[in-house]
Amino acid sequence: MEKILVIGCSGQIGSELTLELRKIYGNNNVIATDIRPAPVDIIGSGPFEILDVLDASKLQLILEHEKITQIYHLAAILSGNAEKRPLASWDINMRSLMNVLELARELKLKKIFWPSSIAVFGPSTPRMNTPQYTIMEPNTVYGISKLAGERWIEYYFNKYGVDTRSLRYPGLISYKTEAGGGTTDYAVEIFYEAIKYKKYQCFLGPDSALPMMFMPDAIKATIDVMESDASKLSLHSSYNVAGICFTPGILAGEIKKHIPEFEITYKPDFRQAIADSWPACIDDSVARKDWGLNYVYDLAGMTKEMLNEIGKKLAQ
Ligand code: NAD
Ligand code: AKB
Repeated sequence: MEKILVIGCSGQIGSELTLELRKIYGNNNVIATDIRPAPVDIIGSGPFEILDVLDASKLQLILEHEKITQIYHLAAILSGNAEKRPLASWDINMRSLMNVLELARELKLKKIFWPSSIAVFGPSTPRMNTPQYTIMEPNTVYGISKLAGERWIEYYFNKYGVDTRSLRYPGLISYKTEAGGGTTDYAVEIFYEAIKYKKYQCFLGPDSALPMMFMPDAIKATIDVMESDASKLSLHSSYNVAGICFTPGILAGEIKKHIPEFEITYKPDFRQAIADSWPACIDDSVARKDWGLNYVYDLAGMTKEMLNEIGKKLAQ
């Protein structure tokens, strides 16, 4: 029987992934943890504990006491916030991963999921259709920590046999929980502002193309790669996941189809340089071939569902 630990359950991904994992493995078999309180539906549906993942002793206690077999380690400081506190963010992003990997090795856990990001690429990477294997010279603290993390998870797989699995998520778009301080957050904020005020001032310029993905597709991809037969995985660093590629201008145009009065203006800030250093769209053919990555949502489908769901939420 699988017993799963989610670290970072209160964040944008964790708040949805935890509930999905509980549907599959049973409520009591998915232990949710975060350094801050969790949403009510997580606390109400199964076990939740406050955990600072930098506290390796407490992490070990939970792993042993709960007889955990798999970890989804989601806690991290994202790109925008990490640039404001580089050393503290490096410490959180790296030390948390090393705590998880070391305990996975010692306790012989079955599988570890740790997300990487399109932030592993940098200004010298080809921006269009970025290949799985290419030049990687990230110039943000977050991107450097993700690239180092990819190297470490592969090292633990090769050297110690820890079954590490990972996706290079694009920017994730969701309506349940706010985005956590990244460069792609505009693509979530825009929906709230469009519904509330019919206008949005974007912190990226109109033509900043970035890969993005709607949360249901991201959750499915995460569970699919974790449930894949190990023999199918040709790599244990991290898989490119492309999602949908668009610019703020294109997204604004899609929103205008539903809210014709909507107006977008642009005031790029420090996150513009980060966006400029990331791919516009990436090639995920290796993930498609190895374990059958696929998506349901395109830009139109995602936009419609975001407006509907956020509209309902704001009306309550
Ligand atoms: P988030 O910021 O929304 O959530 C992270 C959670 O980790 C938060 O609830 C936070 O309280 C928790 N946390 C922070 N420090 C902690 C600590 N010391 N101990 C325990 N918990 C701690 O982030 P997210 O968007 O849910 O991202 C989850 C993971 O996915 C991260 O590794 C992130 O880098 C990666 N990722 C996210 C995106 C995206 O667009 N959301 C894209 C690429 C990669
Ligand atoms: C961020 O913008 O930092 C994240 C990511 C793409 O990793 N959304």
